[in-house]
Amino acid sequence: MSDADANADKMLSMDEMKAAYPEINEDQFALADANGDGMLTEQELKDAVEAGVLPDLGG
Ligand SMILES: [Ca+2]
Ligand SMILES: [Ca+2]
Repeated sequence: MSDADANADKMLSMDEMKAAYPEINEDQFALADANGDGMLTEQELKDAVEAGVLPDLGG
């Protein structure tokens, strides 16, 4: 999370996600974004990995 979070706001935007993990697409991001606000919190990220929506991004 910390490496991908370019602006250190503790959330990942789609742009940050694509920059850090180009293999993740918009559909995966949308599924992971549980509250649909266009940002992934650490909790959303964790839940998505546990649900198998996203690969384990290695912290
Ligand atoms: Ca961020
Ligand atoms: Ca969200």
